[in-house]
Amino acid sequence: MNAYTCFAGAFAVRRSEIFLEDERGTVWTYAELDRETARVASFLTGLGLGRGDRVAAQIEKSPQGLFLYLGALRAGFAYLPLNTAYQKGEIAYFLEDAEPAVFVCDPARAEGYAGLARRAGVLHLLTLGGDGGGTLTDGVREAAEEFRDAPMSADGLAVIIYTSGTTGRSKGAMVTHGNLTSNAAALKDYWRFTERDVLIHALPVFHVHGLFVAVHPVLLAGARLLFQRRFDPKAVLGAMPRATALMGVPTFYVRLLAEPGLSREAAQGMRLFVSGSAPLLLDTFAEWQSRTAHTILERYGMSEAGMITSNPYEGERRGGTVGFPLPGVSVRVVGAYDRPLGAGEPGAVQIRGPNVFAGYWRMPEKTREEFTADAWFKTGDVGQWSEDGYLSIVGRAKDLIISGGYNVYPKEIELVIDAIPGVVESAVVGIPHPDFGEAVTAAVVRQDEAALTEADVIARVKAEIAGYKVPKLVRFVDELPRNAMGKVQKGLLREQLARERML
Ligand code: MCA
Ligand code: AMP
Repeated sequence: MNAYTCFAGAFAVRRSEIFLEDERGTVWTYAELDRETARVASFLTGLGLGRGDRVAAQIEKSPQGLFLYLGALRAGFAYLPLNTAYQKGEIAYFLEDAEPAVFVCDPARAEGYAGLARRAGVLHLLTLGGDGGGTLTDGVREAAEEFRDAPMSADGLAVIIYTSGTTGRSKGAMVTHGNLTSNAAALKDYWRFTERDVLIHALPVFHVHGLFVAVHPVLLAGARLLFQRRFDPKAVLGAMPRATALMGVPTFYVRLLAEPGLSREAAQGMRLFVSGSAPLLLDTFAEWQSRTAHTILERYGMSEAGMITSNPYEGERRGGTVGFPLPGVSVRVVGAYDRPLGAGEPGAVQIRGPNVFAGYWRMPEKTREEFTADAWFKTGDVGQWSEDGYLSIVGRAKDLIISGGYNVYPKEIELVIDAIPGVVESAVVGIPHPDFGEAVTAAVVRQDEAALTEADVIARVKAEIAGYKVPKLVRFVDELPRNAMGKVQKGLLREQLARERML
C-alpha cells in the first residue's frame, strides 16, 4: 500500500485536529495536511512526472517542505532529500546520479544551480524558501485539492536516501513504501504513541531520523508536532511544558544539559525522550536521569533499515545499549563465516526484516556485497549481546565518523585534502568531542617546501564540502603511521591525535 494512504487511513478520524504547529503558532490540521499534500501531488503529476520519477529537494525546514515529501509519496514519486549544508560539487553528484525530474531548492540558490541542474537533465528546477514561498508554492496554490493516491506495492520505491560510502562515493539507499509503513507501525506501538502526544520536532528533515522516525508514528497516531526550524536548546526547553515527547541526537541532550533551566519541573509533563543516530554517552544518560528524573530511551537505526532495535518503553532502559530488536526485525551478531555469536562476544551486526531497504540505486554490485548469501544485510556495525538480550553497539567495522549525528566518511575528506597543492597525503579520523561526540580530525603530510597552515587546509575544505564534514582540527605530521602492509593505522592515529588534543 502507498505509505501515505496508510498514514491517512489512520489519521482519518482526526481531520479537525491539529497536526502541526510552527514556531509562530500557525497551525495545520490533518484535513489541511491532506489538502496540501493532494495539491502537491496534483501539481507534480501535472508536470508530467511518471511513477518512480525522482523529486529531489534541498530546502530549509518548513511545513511546506514536509508537504512536498508527503505529496511526492502520494503521487508515487521517489523523494530525494538533500542536506542543506551540501555545496555545489556535492549537489552535482546527487543530481547526476539520481537524475531527478524535479529539483526543488532554496530561492537564493536557484541561479547558482541552474547550470548543473540542466547538465544533470533536471526538467523542472523549482524553489521553496524557509518561509514557505517560492515557485513550487506558486504552482501548488493553483493545483487540485483532490488526489487519488497512486497505488503502490510494498516494494515500490518511496525515497532515495544518500549515504556516504567508504570509497568516498555516496550510495542512494532505495527505501520502499513497505519499509516506511512497517517501521512506522512498529515504532508507534513500541513507543506507545497516541493521539494525546505532542512531539517537539527540532531535527533536520533530510535524514531518516527527522523525516521518518519523528513524523510517521505521529501521523499514525493522529498526534501533534511542534515544528521548530532548527535545534535551539532554549526553544526546546520552552516547548516542553506543552509537549510529551522529544527525539534527538546525543548532541541535543548534551546541549540541553548545559541549560540551567533543565529540571524535573521543566520535564514534568514529558513522557518520552528518545536518542539515536550516534552513541549516547553513559555520562549524558546518567546526568539526564538525575536532572529530569526521566530515562532516555536509546534506539539504533540506519538509513538502509530505518529503526532496528530499541530499548523498551516499559522495563529497563539500559544505558550503553540499544535494546532489543523491534517487532518483525531479526538481528544477529556474527563472527567468521557468519557464525552467530552468543552473549558477550563482539561481532558484525546483520539484520533482516520488512524494514530493510531494496538496494543501492544503480549499484547492483555494491548491493550484493552488502548482503550475505542468506539475505542478511551487513550493517557495518560491531555489536554484542548481553545475557538478557540487550544489544550494545561496541564499534564500527566501517570507516565512519559520526559528528553530531551526521555521518562523515573519511575517504571523502581525504580526497579533498589530498588535492590541495602542497599536500602529500592525509588521513582523517574521528576523535572524542564533548559536543559532537566525535570530531573530524585530519593528519596531513605536507611537502617540504609547502608553507601550508592549518587554517589554509580548513579554508580549502570548507570551500568545497558541507561544513559539518570540515575537520575541526588539522595536525601536520612527518609521516602517517602504517602497518607492515603499508595500510594507514587509523586506530593508532586516532589515539595519538586524541592524546595530543588533551595535552
Ligand atoms: C553543524 N556543524 C557541525 C555539525 N552541525 N559540525 C560538526 N558536526 C555537526 N553535526 C557546524 C557547521 O558546519 C557550522 O560550522 C557550525 O557548526 C554551526 O552550524 P549550525 O548549523 O548553526 O549548527 P547547529 O545548529 O549547532 O547544529 C548542530 C546540530 C545539528 C543541532 C547537532 O548538527 C543537527 O541537527 N544534527 C542532527 C543530525 C541528524 O538528524 N542526524 C540523523 C541522521 P562553521 O561555524 O565552521 O561554519 S539519520 C541516522 O543517522 C540514522 C538513520 C539514525 O539512526 O537516526
Ligand atoms: P546513517 O548512515 O545516517 O543511517 O547512520 C547509521 C549509523 O549510525 C549506524 O550504522 C550506526 O553506526 C550509527 N548509529 C545509529 N544509532 C546509533 C546508536 N544509538 N548507537 C550507536 N550508533 C548508532
